[in-house]
Amino acid sequence: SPAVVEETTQHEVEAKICPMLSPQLKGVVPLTFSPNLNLEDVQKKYSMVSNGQYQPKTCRAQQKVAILIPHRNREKHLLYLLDNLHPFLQRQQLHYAIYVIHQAGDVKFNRAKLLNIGYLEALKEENWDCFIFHDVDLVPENDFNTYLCDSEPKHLVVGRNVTGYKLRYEGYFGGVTAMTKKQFAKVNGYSNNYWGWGGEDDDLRYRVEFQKMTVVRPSVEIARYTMIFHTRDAGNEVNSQRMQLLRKASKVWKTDGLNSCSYNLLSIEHEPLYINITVDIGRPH
Ligand code: UD2
Ligand code: MN
Repeated sequence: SPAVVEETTQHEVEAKICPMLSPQLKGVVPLTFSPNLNLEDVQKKYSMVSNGQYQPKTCRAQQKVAILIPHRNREKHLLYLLDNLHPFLQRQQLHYAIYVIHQAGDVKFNRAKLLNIGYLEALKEENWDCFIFHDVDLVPENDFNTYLCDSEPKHLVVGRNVTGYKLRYEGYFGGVTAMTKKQFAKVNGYSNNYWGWGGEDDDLRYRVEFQKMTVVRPSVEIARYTMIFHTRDAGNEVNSQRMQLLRKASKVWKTDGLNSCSYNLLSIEHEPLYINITVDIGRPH
């Protein structure tokens, strides 16, 4: 009877884990940046995503992955990223959700604190295994660059179009990184004290090193990104204190991070293609 058939199928889906390398991968797929794109078009294209979340139909995903995107005033970049990232993640057969953590107001931007908030709030919804900390303007070029976590923290941006696809510097840990729930908790997340541009990514790498973890990277052929062109945003001026803060990192990491991250949650909206968390993060003191 049809009922029995359905039961069997459901059982198989639960039993079978997706392979580490999805059979749906295509390698390099041309990216699309169509200037007239709007959110409704993108929603229509990816109607299989709901409440910002998706899971493969035919197998159980290797990991449950939350993508966290810090954001303010980059709507067009967000649209381009959503348009390219959803099909990319689906080809990788991931169970994933995209969280956009939106900084309210016009106080100095604080990327790191927004990412801490994304981690804390996402875990209230679902027990995610893996977190991808993702700039809004970086679009992955090769789907063999899998958005899964490793036994060590993983840096996914080896090269970018704007820098000739070379690693910016030894130890560089910015742009897109993947850490398990446990790895990120172990380092007490990011520091909350980096306001404006720069330093917070190096601080996170220090924290990783303090815990005797090592950064791993996919190969340079695979870990390639296109960065959508932009100038420095108003409200994200270079943080002139970043070197001082970095020098204190070993002393403060234990008390500055996930365990000291205070904020005012303004709203959580489950849009079709992403979960929008709007937050008042206070101001530097
Ligand atoms: C580099 C790093 C980035 C971060 C930053 C220093 C790469 C590829 N990226 O980015 O990870 O370490 O330096 O802080 O090396 N944002 C907004 N609105 C703003 C300002 C920033 O949404 O007004 C978000 C957005 O997700 C953006 C990210 O913060 O992609 C980083 O800011 P950026 O793109 O201006 O800095 P960039 O490209 O130098
Ligand atoms: Mn950028």
